[in-house]
Amino acid sequence: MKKIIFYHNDIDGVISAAALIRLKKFNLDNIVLRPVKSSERGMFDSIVKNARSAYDYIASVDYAFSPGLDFWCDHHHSPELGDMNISGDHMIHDVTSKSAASLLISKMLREIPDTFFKKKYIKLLKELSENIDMIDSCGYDNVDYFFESKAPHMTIMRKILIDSNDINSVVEAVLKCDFNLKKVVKVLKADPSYYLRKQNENSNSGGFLDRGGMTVHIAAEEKYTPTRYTEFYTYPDIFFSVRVVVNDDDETCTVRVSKNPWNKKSTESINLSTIFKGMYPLRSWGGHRDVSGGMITKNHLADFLKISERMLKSIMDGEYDV
Ligand SMILES: [Mn+2]
Repeated sequence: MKKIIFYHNDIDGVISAAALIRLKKFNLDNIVLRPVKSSERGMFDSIVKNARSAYDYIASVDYAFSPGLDFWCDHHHSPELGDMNISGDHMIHDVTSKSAASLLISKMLREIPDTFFKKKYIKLLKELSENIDMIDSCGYDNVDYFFESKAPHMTIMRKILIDSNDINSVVEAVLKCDFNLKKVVKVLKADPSYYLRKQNENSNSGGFLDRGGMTVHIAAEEKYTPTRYTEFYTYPDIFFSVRVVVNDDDETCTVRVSKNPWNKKSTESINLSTIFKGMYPLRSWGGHRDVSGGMITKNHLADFLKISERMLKSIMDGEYDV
């Protein structure tokens, strides 16, 4: 029987999937790699249940927990298990880790055989782990790095976003190149300039950027949504952004308010999830201190933008304690 690995469809998920395959010494021929989107979280239990009839081993990395899993590794808060710290053969969960990849790589580091190449390989894995931590926690020194760096990990991250249908080939290349991303770039013929250009073309939809007072509003259908952080690249002095995606039903919108990670000093004490919890006209709300999101009806969009801008301004002015 075959094995299936569900992995989050970003660079952390890709490296985590490759690390699991290497750790368990799985043969790629017997493995189905299945990238999963964040939006599939609500359906994950039934996806896993359905997989049971076709696979004798089911893993989920950098993604949700489900009772039917044979292996699970994640660093996100789990609605089922909370923030419990688990470190076992079948389960690894640590919400203090910046990425799932670094949890699995540290397991790899403990198991490296003592060979002539050991030192060099340890250095390579440690650097990779730091880079994935940096990307997954948005730890870029400045926003320019995100938009301008041609470093291998940034090129691979962009390739995953842009050629999203071709993501399994990245996992395979990572294994083939033994986790050396410089080699992965070569093997995949991933031209750094091409992906940089694509990313910047995608961001360059200035018409969607509407600068409020302290916020920038971005409203679009999903396929037209500018690249992550575009608002902070264009307006480095703003404190918050409000992203609005009109849903397929054309009646509701998903909204997400986030702090500018590079201009966060004066917003540090603000907890976005408590501010917006239950606020009109939100129908649902979730998230954490720095990024929070929810759902509204499309005809409430103008209201929502006005109210959230006013609310954030009062808090910044010290009129409310949060
Ligand atoms: Mn992750």
